[in-house]
Amino acid sequence: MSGEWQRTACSLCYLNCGLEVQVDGRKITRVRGDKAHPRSGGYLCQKAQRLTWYGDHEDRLTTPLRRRPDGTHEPIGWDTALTEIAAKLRGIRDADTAAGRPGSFAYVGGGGQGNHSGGAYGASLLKWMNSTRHFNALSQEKTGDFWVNGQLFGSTIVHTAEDVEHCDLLVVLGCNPWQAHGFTNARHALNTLKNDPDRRMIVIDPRRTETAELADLHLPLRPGTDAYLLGAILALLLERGGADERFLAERTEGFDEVAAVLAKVPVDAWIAHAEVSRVDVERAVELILSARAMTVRVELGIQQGRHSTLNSYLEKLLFLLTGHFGRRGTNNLHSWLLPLWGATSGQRSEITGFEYIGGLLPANTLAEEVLADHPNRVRAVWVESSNPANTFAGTRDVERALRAAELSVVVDVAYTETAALADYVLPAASQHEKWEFTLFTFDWPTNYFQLRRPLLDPLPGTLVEAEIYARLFDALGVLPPSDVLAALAAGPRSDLQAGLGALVQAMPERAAILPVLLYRTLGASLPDGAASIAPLWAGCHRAAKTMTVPVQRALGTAATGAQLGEELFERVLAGPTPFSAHEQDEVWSLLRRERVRLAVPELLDWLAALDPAAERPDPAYPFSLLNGQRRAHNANQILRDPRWRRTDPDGALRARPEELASIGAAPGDWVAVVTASGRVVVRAEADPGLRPGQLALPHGYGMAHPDAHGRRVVSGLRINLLTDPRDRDPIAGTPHHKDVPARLEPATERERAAAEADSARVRETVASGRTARLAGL
Ligand SMILES: Nc1nc2c(c(=O)[nH]1)N[C@H]1C(S)=C(S)[C@@H](COP(=O)(O)OP(=O)(O)OC[C@H]3O[C@@H](n4cnc5c(=O)[nH]c(N)nc54)[C@H](O)[C@@H]3O)O[C@H]1N2
Ligand SMILES: Nc1nc2c(c(=O)[nH]1)N[C@H]1C(S)=C(S)[C@@H](COP(=O)(O)OP(=O)(O)OC[C@H]3O[C@@H](n4cnc5c(=O)[nH]c(N)nc54)[C@H](O)[C@@H]3O)O[C@H]1N2
Ligand code: SF4
Ligand SMILES: [Mo]
Repeated sequence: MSGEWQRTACSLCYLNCGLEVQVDGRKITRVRGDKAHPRSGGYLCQKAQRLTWYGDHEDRLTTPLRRRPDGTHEPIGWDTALTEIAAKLRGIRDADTAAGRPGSFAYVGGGGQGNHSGGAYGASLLKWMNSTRHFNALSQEKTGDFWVNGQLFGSTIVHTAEDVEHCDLLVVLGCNPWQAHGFTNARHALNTLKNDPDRRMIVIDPRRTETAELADLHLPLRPGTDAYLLGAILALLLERGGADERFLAERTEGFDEVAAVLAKVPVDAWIAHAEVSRVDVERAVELILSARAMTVRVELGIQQGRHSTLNSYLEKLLFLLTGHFGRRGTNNLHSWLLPLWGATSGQRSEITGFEYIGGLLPANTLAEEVLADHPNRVRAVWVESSNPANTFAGTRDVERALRAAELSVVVDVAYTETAALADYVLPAASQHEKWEFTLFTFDWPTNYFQLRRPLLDPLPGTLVEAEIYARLFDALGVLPPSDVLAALAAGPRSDLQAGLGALVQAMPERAAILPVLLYRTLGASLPDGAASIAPLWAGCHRAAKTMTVPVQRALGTAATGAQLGEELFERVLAGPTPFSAHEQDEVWSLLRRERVRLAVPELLDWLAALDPAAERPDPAYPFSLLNGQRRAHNANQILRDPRWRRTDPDGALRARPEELASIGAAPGDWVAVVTASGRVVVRAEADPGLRPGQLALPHGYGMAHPDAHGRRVVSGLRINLLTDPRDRDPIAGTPHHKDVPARLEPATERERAAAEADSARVRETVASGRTARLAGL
């Protein structure tokens, strides 16, 4: 339908800006911001223009694949694939039951930056396999933050939001919103802030980032020292009367215990350890003391930095102790239509001892769970919407684990590095070919939801995830007969709950697959083939029940009970819509405790035990490698075709020019980056904005794609060849990717020649504007 603008959303980062696009055949030909979008109002970054490269390239999967003994893959039919996989799953499930051990099935992924419709179905399989072992991207970045939320606010589902738009002081801590976004209309919001004489910004980042360039104050701390710097800032704030006593008395408990630990912080020594100037720290404290409404924005710099979970705690103490919380312009909590992660129950892995946080085990421990010499080890690995062979720490361990598992299955749109290792690969319809939605709606006090219609028909040979799982459960003999499902689908919605209840009573294991039952009943009755989003119906009813008044306000209705749930569902089906509208003071209704519990013993002990002398860098690895930097032309592993990039096809290493010179290298040369885990060769580029001793490699590279001659070539680095999955946070198991000890060496002549040859193939492909379809896999 060329020439007609269709509404959708960008899926290249979790901001999911509203888009309008034109489509010609299977190509997205024009992209513009959706001015009517309730969140982004027309905003776009440069990446969205390249969106068509996500689903429209020669490396899409179009048939199920099965691994041959020699490691290559052969195409097979859907029925064969699902019948064989079902038999293997059944065998593993039965063996687990017979041995009386917990399910040995691992579910990896379950959603990406813009797609969550498959997650509920994958979770059904996990549950049916009697397992809880779920690993995904959140458990390598956010679980420390969730753990802290659980302690402070009473549940890991309670999650904080920032109000950048209305703050008068923005503290940007360990993130670079100019490149990575992370909050609505980031570049626009940062420029607005800079141009307003009454508003201020502090950036705490080792590098002079594009964001730091706009700041009133930049604290270029030494990588990995946030806990020290934040500890010192908090101590100074309390010393200067910065505690908001009224707020603390009204809304919190445990302040005295926190204050007692902070009073002992050796402020000067910790500031010296962070290597920032005392004058600058004083200035930061003054800015915070005089702020009317401060918002703290954080991300990977602290979450994937040293002391990750402690950092998340101190960051939250910064806004809680000073009372910059629960008001307009400060940090807040936000509502959910459906939570993206679960509540923590205290369960731990029997293999690594790590706690399940928000229902997730650390991504870093997947390989250990598979490779352990333990009766409860993982035997089946099921990957959906994730590429752990590139994105989890310790690539070689992940690869070994995938091959060691008795069964490995990948559900993806493309032939990823993980798919290349799997026993079976199942081709999914892309996000432009099915109904989709995102759950990254972290807004307050009004929160929005966007369901997206398909822009294209599914690529022939692919299936929507819901259908893949439904057919699998059919092959497993768990689905009821189709006439029974059809009768329920044809009946009134008010009978649905009782009808589903009867199906579960007839076969209790069906309790695990309620989303699949909804898909095949309610789903079949939805308009325009929207079947796969049926689980949202349950979410709408839950929201109507638990947030009645805010939902009524959002919809402008007086309906209650089931009627309100149905009205919300109809509105969600119709397009981007607010689903909850709170009054500011109602933020406290989202708390799962009477008061915020400030004193978290584990973290106060950790803070008290910090010791600069224990943190001397290893002389063999004197550099701190920011391993996974967000740049103009990376977008996780979503855009695999190298032609999407306008710049930097090699994914250059950035280093300070004098540090390149110290190994005899100049910008443009190939150099080697060496860590305790590996050695890679990469083209170097100069970045004088880096802190001395800091190197940076980009995230979102290392994907193989057919070149102009149909042979696979990898563009840029697989950066997790350099990371050690055991270099991780003691509580959450999150990796220290932003501070990997490394050294720089000249590349050998051989390394240089090999790298140059690959690079030439990538450049030729980009320049030719075409790639060839692979002859065989
Ligand atoms: N262009 C682009 N945007 C993206 C993505 C993408 O792939 N490409 N991915 C999206 C995803 S999944 C995520 S999670 C976000 C991540 O977004 P960000 O966290 O903002 O991005 P990063 O570049 O990984 O790292 C942030 C900053 O941490 C700093 N840093 C390094 N070490 C330290 C330290 O010890 N302390 C402090 N305070 N800072 C440190 C780095 O210098 C860097 O500027 O980006 C999202 N947006
Ligand atoms: N060293 C290092 N490692 C990192 C990071 C870092 O900074 N440094 N960052 C980490 C972070 S923050 C994140 S979020 C992760 C991201 O890593 P992953 O969780 O692996 O996710 P993505 O890179 O987004 O990959 C998404 C996959 O989903 C597939 N896909 C896209 N659409 C669909 C669909 O509709 N259905 C299905 N079934 N599949 C689909 C894509 O083809 C791709 O293979 O990487 C992490 N890894
Ligand atoms: S900020 Fe994120 S969601 Fe918005 S256009 Fe850029 S990549 Fe897409
Ligand atoms: Mo992420």
